[in-house]
Amino acid sequence: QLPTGDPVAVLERRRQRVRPPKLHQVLLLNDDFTPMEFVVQVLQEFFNKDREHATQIMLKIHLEGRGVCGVFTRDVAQTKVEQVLQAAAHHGHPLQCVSEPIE
Ligand code: TYC
Repeated sequence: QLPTGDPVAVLERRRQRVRPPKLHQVLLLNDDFTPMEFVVQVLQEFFNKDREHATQIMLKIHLEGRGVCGVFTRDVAQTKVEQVLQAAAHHGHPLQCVSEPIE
């Protein structure tokens, strides 16, 4: 059973119904107290980076103040932020983690 009506209008209605989800980036912020090794471990554990890439990202954050750890749908990004903040608090580190929509 084919849809009836103007095919362009049919596609336009479909586009309005189903859109790819907005993406959110998760960032770590630099501070003067969190040990470098802890940040590397966070990047490996929660963002699935290998040790070498995790070290590169950590150093970029250390030098530039902030850095992207990953890009996710909104709910996954928020869960990553909560996991990082909980791990940091558990270890007594002031590490800050935020998420923001891309664009
Ligand atoms: N600046 C910290 C130090 O010198 C290391 C660090 C890197 C902290 C990245 C937080 O998101 C961060 N020990």
